[in-house]
Amino acid sequence: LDAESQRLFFALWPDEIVRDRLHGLSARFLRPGSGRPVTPDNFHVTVFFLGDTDTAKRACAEQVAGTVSRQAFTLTLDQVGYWQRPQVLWVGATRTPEELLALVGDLNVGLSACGFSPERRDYRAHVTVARKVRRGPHQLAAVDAVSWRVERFCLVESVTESAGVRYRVLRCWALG
Ligand code: 2AM
Repeated sequence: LDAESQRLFFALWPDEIVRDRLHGLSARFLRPGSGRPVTPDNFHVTVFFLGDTDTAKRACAEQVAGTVSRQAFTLTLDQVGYWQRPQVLWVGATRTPEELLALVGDLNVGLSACGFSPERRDYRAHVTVARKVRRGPHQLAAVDAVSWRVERFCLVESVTESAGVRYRVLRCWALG
């Protein structure tokens, strides 16, 4: 890992209103002593995980992001779920907007050419709200929908500090 390397990902970054609403509804699903809640300041939806990225690959990724031409969309977050293997509790969308799938598709194609590896699994838009949850709900739970108007996507750095991980938005690109 060279000194220039950063841990990066592309994400949808919520405004304060969306963040507060997600915090409010996720709080009802967090049982004391079960897992580590994600601080609301870190709430996001990952679009593409880049991982450890050197300066040249970051430049390539930013260049790709600049060529994306997709429409803004509304992401309706309306369910809470749990994944056993990564041990995360999340808030997600029953329906993934076509525009979001198109954005992910464009990034998959462009970033592959930069040397990044796209996720092989189907894309699942979600906000992780707690980690290290050993036991979670087996069934999806419907929740009051949080309607999020998404008008940009951002390049974010994952910074490890003594207090834990913090995500820092580096740069965003507008959706039309
Ligand atoms: P998660 O929230 O479901 O854990 C920063 O780590 C973000 O990138 C997180 O939102 C995480 O998803 C996502 N991510 C996707 N693939 C990852 C990977 N292989 N390692 C770490 N994080 C990954």
